[in-house]
Amino acid sequence: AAAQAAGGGAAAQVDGEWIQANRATTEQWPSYGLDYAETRFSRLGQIDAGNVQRLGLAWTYDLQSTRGVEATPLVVDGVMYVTASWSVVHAIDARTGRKLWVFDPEVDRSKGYKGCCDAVNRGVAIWKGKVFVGAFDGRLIALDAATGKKVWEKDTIADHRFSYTITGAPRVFKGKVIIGNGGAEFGARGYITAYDAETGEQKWRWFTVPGDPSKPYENEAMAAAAKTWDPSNKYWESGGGGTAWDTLTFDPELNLMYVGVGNGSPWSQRKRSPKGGDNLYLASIVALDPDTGTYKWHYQETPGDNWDYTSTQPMILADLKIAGKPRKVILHAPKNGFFFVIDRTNGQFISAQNFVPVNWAKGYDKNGRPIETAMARPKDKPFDAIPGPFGAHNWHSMSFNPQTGLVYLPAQHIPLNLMDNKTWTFNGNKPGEPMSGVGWNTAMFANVEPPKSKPFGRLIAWDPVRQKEVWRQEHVSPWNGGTLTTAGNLVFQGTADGRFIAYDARTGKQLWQSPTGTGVIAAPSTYMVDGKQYVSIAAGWGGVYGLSQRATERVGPGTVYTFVLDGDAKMPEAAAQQAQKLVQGVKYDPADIPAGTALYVSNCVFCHGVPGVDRGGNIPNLGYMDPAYIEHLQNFVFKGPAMSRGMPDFTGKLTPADVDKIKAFIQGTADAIRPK
Ligand code: PQQ
Repeated sequence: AAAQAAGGGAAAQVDGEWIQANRATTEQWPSYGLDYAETRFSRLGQIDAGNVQRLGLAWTYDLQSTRGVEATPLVVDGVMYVTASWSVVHAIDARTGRKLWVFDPEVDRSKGYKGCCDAVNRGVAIWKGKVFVGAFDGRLIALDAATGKKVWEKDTIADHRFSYTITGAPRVFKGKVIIGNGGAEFGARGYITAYDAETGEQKWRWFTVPGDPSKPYENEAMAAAAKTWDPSNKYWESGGGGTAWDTLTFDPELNLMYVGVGNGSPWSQRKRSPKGGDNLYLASIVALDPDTGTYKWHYQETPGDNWDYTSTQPMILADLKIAGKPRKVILHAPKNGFFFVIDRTNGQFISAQNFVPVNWAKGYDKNGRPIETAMARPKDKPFDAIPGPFGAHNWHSMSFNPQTGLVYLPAQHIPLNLMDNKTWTFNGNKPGEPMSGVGWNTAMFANVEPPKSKPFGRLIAWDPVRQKEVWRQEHVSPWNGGTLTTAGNLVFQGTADGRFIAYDARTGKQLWQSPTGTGVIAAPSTYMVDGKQYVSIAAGWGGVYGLSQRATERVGPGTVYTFVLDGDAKMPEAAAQQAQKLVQGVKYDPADIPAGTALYVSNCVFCHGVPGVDRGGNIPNLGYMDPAYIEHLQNFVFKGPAMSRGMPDFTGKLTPADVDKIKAFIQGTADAIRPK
């Protein structure tokens, strides 16, 4: 109770000045990316490259979460605020790992399909005694930091006909809570909204793409953007896309906030805007006035997006000397595989260099336009896009250490080839269209032939001034965690294969590691309590890749691991993963396999993966189930028990005969791949 009172008390002091003042010491971790610039650079040096071998477990905390955990733990005066899947908020005593309070917004679990990418949440914001969380179902909720009791709640969804969600962490700039939404894979029009932190009153909303041109444009920025869209396919009916589902940064001196805007809805530009065009402000960084939400400038990283190349990846604001001149820049590594340095005063392009192999563009010209390759927009062929739609870098935070001058970037490739679906119509829900049965609208087929590119995951140390890799560490798989860098010359990162690792920030040498029971995707934080430096990581495998894939044989519930020098707490036990024994003996009619394949693609594949081929992630692969489950598949598909864990109810969407066809596909695939 004492810690609770103290925590509530200290959180009461958190405001803009406090967040800025904390930059000098970084003893607290009060905001998603540590500070407004989101550097994730901690000045703490008690743990350093010389003593990190002594790092040991201080405590663990069970988040009681079986889906992806993506939150960075915030810590103010010894109280940790962290979220688990389904937007559940936990307040924890950072000295002991004891629970202070839990707030469950009680998101309807059977609506998990309304998000593309797992029922995840990237964390909370703190401001003047309140904790803010965006619930998966689109509610923005203010809690009393001391008690976890709800103070206000707002529905952020502009139009409930579309599948809007929230997965990102809110930010608070100048007393306004700012939040964007997810939904562009389904057909949605992106926007961000600012609410008064005290009252929840809506202050402004800024759409990222134009709406129906027969209605007045909301502002000049929308009128200007509309000129870059072809209206012949009525792009507004499927929203146009541009959801701002993750990154937001703020420069108090310039009084500008920056928004990373997402991909087009649908992905295929031929369907979205048949005559082409840049389709502003998709895949752009946009600067807004935080007081009014007025557009100031933009820089578009992927004009005419056609590959799900979001620019929602975490930004960092840094002050660098470039060509002898001090520059205020934004560092950005969006999905499209190029590392950007942009002038944050005016949006001017400074440089871009690919940080992984790419095949959609050769590079950028001096005006900051990509030089696309001839193969990037094929009409009739599948395109093995490198990077693929999972991105060369996704939402996994990068960090910037001003002492080494390096950015620590979780980079990857996940192969997926794309092909235009010529017969796509909005909400057409045709068998064979990826996930269209649950509302997806990409207008692209995926993997009609197996991609030839190979997956990888790596940690890259990138010099943003020279635009050059300085060192790298190869991981066993893509989809590794975000990074933290410290004045102790360290970089921390969790990995898909269930480890938490410290590297020498200058050389990349691995100095220390600890198992984490399950794969890690979130980013760590570090902070001081009672004179001791702690490092915490919220482990919990999932996110979009982690639904159907994994890189570990062990699995545990979402867990916060907290480390301290000479810590000696006991590791929790992890359970064995789903066994990889192919399902056998389910009766089916082989003639049903083609139709079953198409139904599986449009309803099941993104979560369950390809039976017996993918390994299963935080959702089981159906190719390895006990045959009894597949025999009785209809019991799961129609109002089944997994609804309480996020499975949709397919009543009215699929028929019992459809389910028989899906069973034929599952057992047929297992039989086809079983070694003879
Ligand atoms: N979310 C993840 C994740 O949490 O693992 C990965 C992705 C999202 C993507 O790769 C996306 O493209 C994506 N797109 C949207 C969108 O278009 O609105 C939303 C989200 C999200 O909210 O999580 C993701």
